Amino acid sequence: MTQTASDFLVHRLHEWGVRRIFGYPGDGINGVIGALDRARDRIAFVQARHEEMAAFMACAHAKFTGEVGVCLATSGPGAIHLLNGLYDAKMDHQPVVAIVGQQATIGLGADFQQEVDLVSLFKDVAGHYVHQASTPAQIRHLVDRAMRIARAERTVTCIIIPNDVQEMDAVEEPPRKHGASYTGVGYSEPQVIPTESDLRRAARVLNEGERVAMLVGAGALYAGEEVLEVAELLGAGIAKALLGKAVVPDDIPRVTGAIGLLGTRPSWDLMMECDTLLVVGSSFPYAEFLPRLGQARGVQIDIKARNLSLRYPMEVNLQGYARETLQLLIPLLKRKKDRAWQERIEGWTRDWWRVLEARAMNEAHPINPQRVFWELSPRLPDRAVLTCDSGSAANWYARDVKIRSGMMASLSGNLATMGPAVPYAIAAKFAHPDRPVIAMVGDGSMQMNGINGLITVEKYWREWRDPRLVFLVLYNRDLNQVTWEQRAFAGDPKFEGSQTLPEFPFARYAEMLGLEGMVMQRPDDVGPGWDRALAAERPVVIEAHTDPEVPPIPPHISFDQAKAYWRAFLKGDPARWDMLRHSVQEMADSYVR
Ligand SMILES: Cc1ncc(C[n+]2csc(CCOP(=O)(O)OP(=O)(O)O)c2C)c(N)n1
Ligand SMILES: [Mg+2]
Repeated sequence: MTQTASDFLVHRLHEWGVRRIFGYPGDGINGVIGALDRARDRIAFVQARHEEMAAFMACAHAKFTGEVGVCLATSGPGAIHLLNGLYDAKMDHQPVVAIVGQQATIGLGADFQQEVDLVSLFKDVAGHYVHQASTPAQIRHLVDRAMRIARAERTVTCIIIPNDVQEMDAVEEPPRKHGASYTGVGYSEPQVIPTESDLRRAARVLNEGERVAMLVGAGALYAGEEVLEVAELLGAGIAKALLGKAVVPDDIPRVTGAIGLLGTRPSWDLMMECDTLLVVGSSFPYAEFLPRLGQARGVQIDIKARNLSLRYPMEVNLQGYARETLQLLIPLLKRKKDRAWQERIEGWTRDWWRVLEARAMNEAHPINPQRVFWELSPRLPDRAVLTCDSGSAANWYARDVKIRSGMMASLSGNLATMGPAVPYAIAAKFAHPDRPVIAMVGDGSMQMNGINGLITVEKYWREWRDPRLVFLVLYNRDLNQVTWEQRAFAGDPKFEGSQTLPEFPFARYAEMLGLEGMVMQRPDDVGPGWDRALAAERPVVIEAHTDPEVPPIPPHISFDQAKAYWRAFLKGDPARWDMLRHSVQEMADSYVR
């Protein structure tokens, strides 16, 4: 049988190592869908419920494997649906290739049904490489270039194929004539390291510092051991950006945990009191959480030059991979004899964990959300993969969940979109079917797309060797994170019309799908509930009835924010008495130390 251009596309993707494609069909992409059916023993097609979910899954596949994630959608509406997930990948620097269909070439330019100018549509999100095929001879170089550029530039690329081109005979080798290109398969990562003189300059700054703070992000994910070794030599504390949660475990006394609005008090103290800052693989955006200008000398390591000296002017900027660069730096560092700074950091951190425990155990109506996360930590199975959504869950995930070595964790860091936790968890299960996966999601995000993702879970979970997959839903009937932002930043009371969510029986819905549903209604349900969910024989949805009036207080509250908060209070926030009670209690807990 003659191969079509689509068969060749699929074959070429397979040669690049692609083994799974997340997508949704439509007549604009049927040629490729047919080819995927013919190649089903070589590449698996995962059917999402919505193209955005397919793009989130491709992004998560990249995050949890380091490979290129591939998603597929039809022309027009399908292509448009991909966008949010693709931006998530682009902004978190993940390699993702989007393959999208287009109307037949004969109709293009005729305002045909579902004809959208896809090159323009994807020009921003896939700006590094987006091209539309007009003849089968292009397929070879379109695939080779989209894959290589996505991987090398850690970004999103896009191939658009009109449906008539998809069905034409394959041209595996372009004709030998002027204008043709003959591309090849394969990419291997180079070793990128700074020059020796820059490494020496960096070591001098770090050796001269007396109070060194480290900030690590996603770029340091494969350099955990080196980060710890540097911190040990320098007596430094380690704060983590959200995407860097899994870089180092939280049970190490010098790890101060998350930084930023969702961060911890010891990370704040570390940054405010250091005299030297070493940033590794992070472009953490909130500069007000970094040292004040002039306070600290800085060294930064990043693979992308565009991230260097981005939020803080560094004395030494090192372009290179975190692991290799730190390995070269380590022999140049002198072990600090004076450990007073390290002891201060460890003291702050020890006190902070006590504050968090006290906050988690505060009474709330009916359940304090912090307690749900606090009680998860000691129960986390080895090698667990954690995903989290945007919402109040991200606060408790960042602060209360004690990650250990060997685990993975991610969320939408830079786009901070709602909706990724469920599709990320599904992609994690496909990539690592032997690992337990836990997704932490708000009820708003579940209503937005998560409940649809559960249908996908029901479709596929029997394929996964280890059935443990838990969706924790914070059922607070509120778009809580934003409700608090309205109070703290805008000084507005909660607007019930925009913030309150309709009821939805998440646990019963899970049961209806054939999954396990569980309701946590009282504080005493939390511990036993986790035990049961983590031992279940099928995926579990936990509907945790949590109190929306527990404030996700930033590690320091500025005077302006406090003023705005009390203005909301005085303007008659419908929940003001609960807010007052919890705030007083939380502040009291801060003085436990
Ligand atoms: C797609 C998208 N829409 C809106 C927002 C703004 N936003 C951020 S968090 C949030 C509330 C999330 O509510 P929910 O999922 O119920 O979590 P909660 O904060 O209540 O725990 C909203 C609306 C966003 N980040 N992404
Ligand atoms: Mg909510």
